[in-house]
Amino acid sequence: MMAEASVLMRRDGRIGRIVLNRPKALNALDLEMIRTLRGALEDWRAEPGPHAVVIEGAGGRAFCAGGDVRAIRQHALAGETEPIETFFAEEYALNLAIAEYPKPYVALVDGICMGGGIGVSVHGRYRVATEAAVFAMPETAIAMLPDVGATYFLPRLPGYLGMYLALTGTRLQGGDAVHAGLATHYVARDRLEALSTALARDGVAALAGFAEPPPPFSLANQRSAIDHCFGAGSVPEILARLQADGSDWAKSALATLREMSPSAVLWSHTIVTAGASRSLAQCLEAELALTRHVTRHADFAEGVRAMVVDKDRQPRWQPARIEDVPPERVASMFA
Ligand code: QUE
Repeated sequence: MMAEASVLMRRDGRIGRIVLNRPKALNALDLEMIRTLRGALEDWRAEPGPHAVVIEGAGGRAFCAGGDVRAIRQHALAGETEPIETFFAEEYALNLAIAEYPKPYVALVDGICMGGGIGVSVHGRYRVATEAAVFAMPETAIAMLPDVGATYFLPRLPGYLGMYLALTGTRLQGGDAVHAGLATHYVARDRLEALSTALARDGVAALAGFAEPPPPFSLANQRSAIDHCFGAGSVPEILARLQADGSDWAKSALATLREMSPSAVLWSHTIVTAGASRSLAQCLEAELALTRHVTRHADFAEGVRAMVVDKDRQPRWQPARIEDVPPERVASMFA
């Protein structure tokens, strides 16, 4: 029996349709999927038929949970740098191709959309989120970095919301993702299939007939504290401001930051800050350069082990505390 394709694509009325089809892995992207996606976009770019591309996830639980970090970890442990370089270079090239795609690109996000999933949605022109959508950049939990162009789009979210999301990995529900600017339209889950059908029939004009106002932003009351604390300019100062704030929100953010890889919090802060004054292409290039260092750091293999492989959620970070990470060690990763 032939294995079912991990990416399904077909012409459907006025659109080209792509389905991420690895539901057991929550549609996480492997290299083959990245290459198939890139090929579909290239095929439909010049074809006069498809007026837009619509991408969704199979299985009902996830749009796309991320990238194939298990495989990256295996290569890292084996000291194999070339396949790691190839994976990230092709993933980031796909992210840029989506951002520059000449036709409307519509992501229907229902369920988990994290890391690499954000990379194949947020750069497109339209991102539809349902009430079941969950957006996050959780990489500090596995000692990676906010990549897939996150160092471009996070500093461009309102205030310092993007820095907060990058360092803590906070999850945003669909409505909140619209308020933050990660999503463009809020559509009820039970209307998503009808929207998908209407997109094939009417093109992206169908979006207007399905979008609803999102519920109020759940972080509205925290916005000024987020900007004050996460705009502090350095990680030690962020920690000091959260400590001084003392609210339940600040205590929770502080506790979350203390669980993440201390080194990853520091390098993520540095690269997200720098992204504010870079183009998307420059951001992706800087992210690729940093992946070379990060995937060699002991915390990366340990983080993926604890969160994805063994799932004990008890990583042993080295160093274990932000205060014990030598600043020059982080600085050398950007040299
Ligand atoms: C933090 C992350 C990721 C994660 C878990 C975290 C991540 C990622 C995956 C993931 C999910 C499902 C899979 C898979 C990987 O989990 O980036 O292979 O099937 O890709 O706590 O950053």
